[in-house]
Parts: sequence; C-alpha cells; structure tokens
Amino acid sequence: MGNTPPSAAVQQDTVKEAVALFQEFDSNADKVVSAGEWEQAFAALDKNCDAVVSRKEWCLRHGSTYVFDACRKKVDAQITQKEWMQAFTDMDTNANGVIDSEEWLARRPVHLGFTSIGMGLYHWGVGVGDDFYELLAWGRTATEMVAAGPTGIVACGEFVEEPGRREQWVEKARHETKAGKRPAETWSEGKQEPCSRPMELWGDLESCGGTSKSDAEIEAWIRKWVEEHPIYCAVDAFGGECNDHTFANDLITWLTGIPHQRTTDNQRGRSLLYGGVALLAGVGAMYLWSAQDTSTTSCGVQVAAAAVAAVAVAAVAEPAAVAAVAEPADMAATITIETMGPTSTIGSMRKTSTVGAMGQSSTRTSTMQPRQSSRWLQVPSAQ
Ligand SMILES: [Ca+2]
Ligand SMILES: [Ca+2]
Repeated sequence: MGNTPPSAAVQQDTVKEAVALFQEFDSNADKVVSAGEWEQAFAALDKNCDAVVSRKEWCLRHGSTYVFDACRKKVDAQITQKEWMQAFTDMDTNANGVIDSEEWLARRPVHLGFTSIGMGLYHWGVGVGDDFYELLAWGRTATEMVAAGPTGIVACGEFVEEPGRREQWVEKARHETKAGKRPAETWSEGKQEPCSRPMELWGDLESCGGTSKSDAEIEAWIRKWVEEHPIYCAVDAFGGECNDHTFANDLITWLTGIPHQRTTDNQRGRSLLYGGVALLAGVGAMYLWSAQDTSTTSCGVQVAAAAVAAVAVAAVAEPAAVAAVAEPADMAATITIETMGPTSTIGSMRKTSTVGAMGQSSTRTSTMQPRQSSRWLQVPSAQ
C-alpha cells in the first residue's frame, strides 16, 4: 500500500533537511527563494536531464524526502518540472513572488494513514507533518461523531448537546484505554480525553502531497466539517455514510487543493455486494434453464451465496471476524465467479462471470473454450 512510518530520528531530521535545502536553493543568500532560484534548483536536482526528478534522485542527494513529499505530484515516485513550479506557487502563500523561510517551514507533507481493523478493512486517518487527525466511533452502529487530533478532541457531533453525553463518551474511552482495547498513546493525560494515533501507530502511510495550512486552520476546518456532519454513520446501503473514510477524503481534498477520492471500504463492499446479487439472479436463470434441459449445472449457487455473505459481512464489518474477502496487492479486491453450462453444439462453453473490483462492477457473458478462472474467490473459514 504505502510507505511505512519513518522512525523518530528521521522525523527529527526533517526540519534540518528543510532548513538546509532553503539555504541551498537561496543561491544569492537574500533570505528568500525566487522563482528563478527555484527553477535552477530543479535543473541541479535533475541529474540525468530527463525533465523529472525521481524520489531516488532526491533521496540520494538529500537523505530524506520530507520536502519532496510536501510537493503535489501526479505520480508519487517523481516530480515533473511543471509540478515543481506549481509547488513554488503553492508554497508562496502570500503570493508576493518569493518563498520566505516562514512559508517554507509551514509546508508539511500530507499522508493518508491506514490501521487494519481485520477482515481486509482499514481505519483511516490523515497526517499533516507528524500530526494525525481521525474520527473516533464505537463500532458500526455508533452515531456519536468525535474528531480527534494530536492533543485531544477537536470536535464532537450533536450528541453532546444532551447533558452528560460528552462525559459518558470520554469515560468509555478512558475505560477502553485502561482495559487495553485502545493504545495508551491515544489517551491525553494532560486533557484526560482521547487523542489521535501518533504516526508510529499507523500501519501504512500513503503520500498525498503537501499543505501550508496551519494547525489552527485545520482545527477550524474540522469543527466546521463536524458541524455539517453531526451524526456518525459507518455504513449506508446507498453511500450516504459519514465516517473516517469520508472525513479523510474531504480533509485531504481541502488540505492539498486536489480532489481526493480514494475508494472507501464501503464503496468496495457495495460494488462487490451488488455484483454478487446480480450473479445470484444469473444463477437463478441458469437453474431454470438447466431444469428444462435435464443437464447439470456445475459450480454456482453455494459459491455465489458464500461470496455474497462474505461481502455483506465485509461491508458492515466490525473487527470480530466471521469471514473475509481477501485482497491482492494494492487493495484491488476482485471476485470472479463463473457458472458453466453444458457444451453447446459448436463445442464451446457459455460462461457468465461477475467481476467486482475497486469501485466497479460488471457482468458479462461470453462464449469461449472451458478453462480455469484466472481470477479468484477466497472465503477464509471463521477465526
Ligand atoms: Ca534568493
Ligand atoms: Ca511569499
């Protein structure tokens, strides 16, 4: 998925790297980096003159990639000259044509953080520099909306309008933390309330560009978002959910200025579920057809039912695992289920397959020679 969280030592080096780079780019030492100096810096970085600077070229020269990651890019592994000049515009937040040291140090990389909650599902959080922001909720039926940042609760949904409910919610968090169900690092001793997971507790990180927004601006945005989304909704059959995934997509879009629409677990689940329902209809038709024809239908109903059950569980899952739809690399979950009819008069087989992958689904029927499915279906046994 993404890169793993950097060590504490690497985090400490990031400011040093930023300061050293600023001095390097400011070739006339007038304490600001001009567009000309910025352009020259790209030429110096692009050692093999192919008009892109790769992550490798950057890393070989500077040791860490904090500044590289803070530039928005189409492809994570490289930055083009055009993107480099766009980064100059992004960082010159007061639009006076130069980047001063304050603007330079305000720029922070943005990450999407993933924590596995089992069954191929992930809890999402958003990293700005070393700080993370996330939504907290007690399971899939929860309606209490709480947004947390590195120092504690940033905003609560409408449930706190009822007297005592906020205290109850915090008390539950305290209890869960004491019981070891939440990491001790997610409890603020100073404020006596939960805070977000620190960087090292996120299992995977995905680079999403950079931001110049301040902590105060970020907290104000989160308060407004929660005001506009006052009720937590983990799962909605028609996509109306309001959870850690929709929060992360919205926050990253605002932070980076680029629409961020990573496929959520629910979108994936719906895609697979609806694909499965379509398949069941297909199996029904196949059954009627084979009953008239006395021929037998190989494979089908049981597999399809198991697949739909697994996807349905995944779509509404809590960590207690029952069954899981496993996924190949890069979360591209794919299910193909095939039903084979008898050999036709021209010696070929009719094949109906339903494919669901990363937010898309399609059902197609084709006539082809029988062969092994190149895709897969996996329904692990209960844990
Ligand atoms: Ca300068
Ligand atoms: Ca400026």
